[in-house]
Amino acid sequence: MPWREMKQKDKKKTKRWTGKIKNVHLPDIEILDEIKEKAEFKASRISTKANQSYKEGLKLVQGRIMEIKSNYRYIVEINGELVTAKMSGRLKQFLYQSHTIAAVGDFVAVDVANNSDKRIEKILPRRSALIRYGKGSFQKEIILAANIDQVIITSSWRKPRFKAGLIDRYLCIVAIQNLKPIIVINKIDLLEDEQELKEQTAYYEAMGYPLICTSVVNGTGMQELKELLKNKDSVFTGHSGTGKTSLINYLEPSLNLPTAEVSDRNEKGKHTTSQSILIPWSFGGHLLDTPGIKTITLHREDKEHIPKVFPGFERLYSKCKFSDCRHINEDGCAVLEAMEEGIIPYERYDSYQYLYASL
Ligand SMILES: Nc1nc2c(ncn2[C@@H]2O[C@H](COP(=O)(O)OP(=O)(O)OP(=O)(O)O)[C@@H](O)[C@H]2O)c(=O)[nH]1
Ligand SMILES: [Mg+2]
Ligand SMILES: [Zn+2]
Repeated sequence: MPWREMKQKDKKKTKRWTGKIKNVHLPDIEILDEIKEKAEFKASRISTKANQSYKEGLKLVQGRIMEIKSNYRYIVEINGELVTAKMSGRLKQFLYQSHTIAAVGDFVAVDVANNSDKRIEKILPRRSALIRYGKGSFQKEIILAANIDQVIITSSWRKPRFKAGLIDRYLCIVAIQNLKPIIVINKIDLLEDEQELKEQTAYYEAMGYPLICTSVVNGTGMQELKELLKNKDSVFTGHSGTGKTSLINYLEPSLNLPTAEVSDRNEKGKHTTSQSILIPWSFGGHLLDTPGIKTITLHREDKEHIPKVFPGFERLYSKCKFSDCRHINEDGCAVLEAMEEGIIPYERYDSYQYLYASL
């Protein structure tokens, strides 16, 4: 049998070689970046990989990346002080090849031996990351934030109009990335029809998601929101113009971050916030304001998770007859049954189908 011969030959080869491997630099495993794998593993693997330090005479202190400037320049918080640090040449190599190497929120080791030229020498493994994917066929991953606790999914009731489909998408992403979601419906002062709000929100509340209606105009829900933000690191994300920055300014007036009117004509925000900056709250924890996004894309590879993590489905899919049920037309599908019984509104199921088919 030829394959058996081959195997024998390979085995021998391996044996003969093992004794001789000495001072051999293994090739860089960067090639693995081309292989699709779960983003969270990838994120931790890359930061681990970039960790090996070869330099000596370093004076390393721990810090956290608060803001990314251009040209591999970072604002790093070290013991409560903000300093500018550059990426070390060695890490830059990785950066050149991978955009996932350093993100806002990353804990890093900074070499402060040369006070006028501080260098980031290590990126510590991440405990979490919020990642989104580019639109192209390669779906390049973009790390929005590292080492955060929760995602404030910020929508507005009007201007721009509330879209539950976007909330569904976000809830899936946040579940896949093992983060905690908080749904915020801002500009609730623009509410006219109480019943309509109930129809849009009852399902999420029934499924146990924290949901707060807020207004920076009349203060509705702001205290409640503050309680959830205390001593946590939170990312504010959502469409442009929903009021992410306004909420932050309300809770921390001294920040006075720039905000802008939403266009009356198309109800679109002006993409006022252009950078992601990690900022401490005076009441404990951090906030990360992010630029408004047009749509949030999931990774194609995440498709298989959607039937399990779609809002409300996580408690149903195990009751489906088939363990790989897609809840489309399968026999004994608990999701389809729940929809027929009116437990899952048709709009949510429709949104599920749309999302599932889009990947
Ligand atoms: N009526 C009303 N308007 C609000 C509220 N919150 C914010 N706005 C207005 O909405 C507009 C957009 O607010 P921003 O805070 O800039 O929105 P953003 O989400 O940060 O937008 P980007 O930075 O572009 O992503 C501003 O004109 C705010 O004054 C609210 O609770 N009620
Ligand atoms: Mg903003
Ligand atoms: Zn099913």
